[in-house]
Amino acid sequence: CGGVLTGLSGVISSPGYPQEYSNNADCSWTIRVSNGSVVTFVFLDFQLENNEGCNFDFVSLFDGDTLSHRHLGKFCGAEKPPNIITTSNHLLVVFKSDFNIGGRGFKAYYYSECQQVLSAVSGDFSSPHFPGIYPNNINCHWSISLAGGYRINLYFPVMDLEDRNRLSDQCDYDSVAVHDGDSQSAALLGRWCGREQPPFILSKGNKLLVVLSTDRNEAHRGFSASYLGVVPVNVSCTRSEFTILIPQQSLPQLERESIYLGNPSCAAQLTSTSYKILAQFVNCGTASQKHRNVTMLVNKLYIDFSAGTQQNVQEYRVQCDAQRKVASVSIVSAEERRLEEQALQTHSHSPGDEARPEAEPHDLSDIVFISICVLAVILMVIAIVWLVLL
Ligand SMILES: [Ca+2]
Ligand SMILES: [Ca+2]
Repeated sequence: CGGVLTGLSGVISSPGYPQEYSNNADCSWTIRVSNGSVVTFVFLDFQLENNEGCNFDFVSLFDGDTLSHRHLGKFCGAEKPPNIITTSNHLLVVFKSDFNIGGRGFKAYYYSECQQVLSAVSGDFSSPHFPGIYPNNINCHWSISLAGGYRINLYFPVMDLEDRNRLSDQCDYDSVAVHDGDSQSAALLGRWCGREQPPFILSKGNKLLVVLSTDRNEAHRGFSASYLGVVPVNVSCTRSEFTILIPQQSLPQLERESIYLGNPSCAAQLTSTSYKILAQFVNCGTASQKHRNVTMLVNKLYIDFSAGTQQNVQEYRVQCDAQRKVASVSIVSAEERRLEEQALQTHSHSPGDEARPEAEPHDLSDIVFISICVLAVILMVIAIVWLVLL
């Protein structure tokens, strides 16, 4: 039993768990995560022989990789111990039992604050302690890994790191790097520092790796990031309708009603391999827009991933050049949607709002217009007075 664990996260348990552990067990696990990050250790289940002082059977934890490091606690009995967080990047877990009387044992997992695998279809993450100051000397990995066929759209709403090295003009001190795959040997899509705003990033495949590296001094707020999994959507069109196909294995958990074009009455049908929408332009609210004498037919495809109370609806812009019968599709990013919603909010005066809207400052153009009116009136009065006096 025991061993060295270096993964992003992991599970350990007493020998034979959930069967009774053996007598005279002596196990040690050393958990090591990347420099500068810490280990969080969480007990899921715990039942050991009980005695005061825990001298017979026990689990003992140390803030380092040897028994001489700071002791974090010694536990026995049936009460689940609290979560343990180290201050170093090592945790030593020791489990011992004596010659008789056992129990179910324990099961626990660990993770590192700054090494994360993200597999949800969309999500957010940020540098450690964000929006507080990030730690020095860290090397954090966020690995986004989605089902085959997906691509990943990544955006950084906030980026605030130590500036470039002025001599080399490189991000030598602190940086965020994005790789187009699951390791640092995959193509580098960019490396940013300071307050540089990275562009929207779209991966080639279904994996992206984000790496934050910081040096030994000067730290800032760090970054926040949002990503969206881009579903493989195939769109084609004729002069009168769209055909949309999505491989079924890309969306295994969805009802066909969760996928629709324009409005829920244009929901997908389920064929043997795909979700399919065959939508006449006239039936599904497709709008026509003119771009440089080319008529484009435009609509939005909705894919509703919402589960329970978690709202998550993706939007895709689908377009058709009906004359050439060429269609295209692109995801509407979280940032674009936020801007759209903002625009909607400023244009609509929602009467249902309970909070009374604060007095809005006048638009600058209003002030200019009123000033011109006032000036015109004054000039007119002067002119009239002058005419009268003459
Ligand atoms: Ca015992
Ligand atoms: Ca730094």
